[in-house]
Amino acid sequence: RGYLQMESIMKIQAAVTHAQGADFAIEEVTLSGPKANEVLVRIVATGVCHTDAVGRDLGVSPYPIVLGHEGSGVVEQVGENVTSLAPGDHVVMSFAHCGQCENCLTGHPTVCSRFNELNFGGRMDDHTCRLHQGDTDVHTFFGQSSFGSHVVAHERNVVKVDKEVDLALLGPLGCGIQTGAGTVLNRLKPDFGTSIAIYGCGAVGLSAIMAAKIAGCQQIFAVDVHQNRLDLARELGATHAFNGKEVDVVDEIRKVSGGGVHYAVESTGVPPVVRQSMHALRPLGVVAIVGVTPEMNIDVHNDLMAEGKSMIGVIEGDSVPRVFIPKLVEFYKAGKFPFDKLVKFYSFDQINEAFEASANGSVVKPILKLA
Ligand code: CXF
Repeated sequence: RGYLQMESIMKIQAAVTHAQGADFAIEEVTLSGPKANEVLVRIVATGVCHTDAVGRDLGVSPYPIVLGHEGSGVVEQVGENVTSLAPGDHVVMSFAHCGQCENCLTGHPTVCSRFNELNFGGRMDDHTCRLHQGDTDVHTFFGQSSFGSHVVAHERNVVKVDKEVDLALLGPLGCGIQTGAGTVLNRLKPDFGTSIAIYGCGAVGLSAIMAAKIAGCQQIFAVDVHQNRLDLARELGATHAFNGKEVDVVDEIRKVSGGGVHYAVESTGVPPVVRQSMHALRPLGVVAIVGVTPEMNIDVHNDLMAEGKSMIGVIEGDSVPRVFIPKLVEFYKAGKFPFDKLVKFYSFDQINEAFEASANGSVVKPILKLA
């Protein structure tokens, strides 16, 4: 608008990842205040997702970095031009997207043309860093960096939520839970009375199971190798649960479903399981791939073409977060989407322990409480 704005800088506490594979260190970091179309959010809690461990260990984003991409909190300040949010709003943060490319404009921001840059590139969409330690840039993750007491995020990826619901619970709706639920409800859209198989009963798979129940799937097959997760899957709506270490999953599913399922969600990323997910489909069946999977061979003719099957990739449940997350909150309030059963709370200083619990499978969805 042609005038200079004084930039406010605040000191915050954040869990910094200084180098590839390093433990999280909670330290003081400076955070620059919100620019136009951005908001300052005080973080109340943040989910721990496998992608944060990837960010820590695999060098996909530049270091040093503050990871975290399932933040929930309260808006404290809004930048110029922000009209959709106000101080005091309860919010959940989701993935960053440009809002301007064809996919964003047609309601598919999960495949934004700048998705990788904005979520993994370490900078905001104006290419600057908001976090610093002295003269050193500290990089941003998913346009939020929720492993800290405060964040600055673009209003586009900040979703206002109902104040009646415990805000500390809601962060994972911004990623893992919307990924599983959205894959079923936004992308597969199963017909009432159909069958679906869910491979992998972590946060994504279990959310897909709850969504399949909401959609009216008649048979919901849960597949995992841990009995505790299969038990939880049954509790959340799976009609059958198979332990891949104990039975031939493809045989069992084909037998019970009368020739294979209509749909599948593959969240393990394990090539032999991906193959099973195709083999246990009935002709014309569709499998959605949501697990990061290494290169593998598939028999395109026999496994796909000959039986009219499809394999589709889905990111973040093909969700428009500002539309989809409030719907999930409503279903939670109505007792139809009990994702709180996946959660265990930790204090912020237990961050390394929470990651360990996620990695060894003992906790489905750790949430760190900051306030
Ligand atoms: C990710 C999953 C891997 C691809 C990019 C989006 N979602 C959240 O962790």
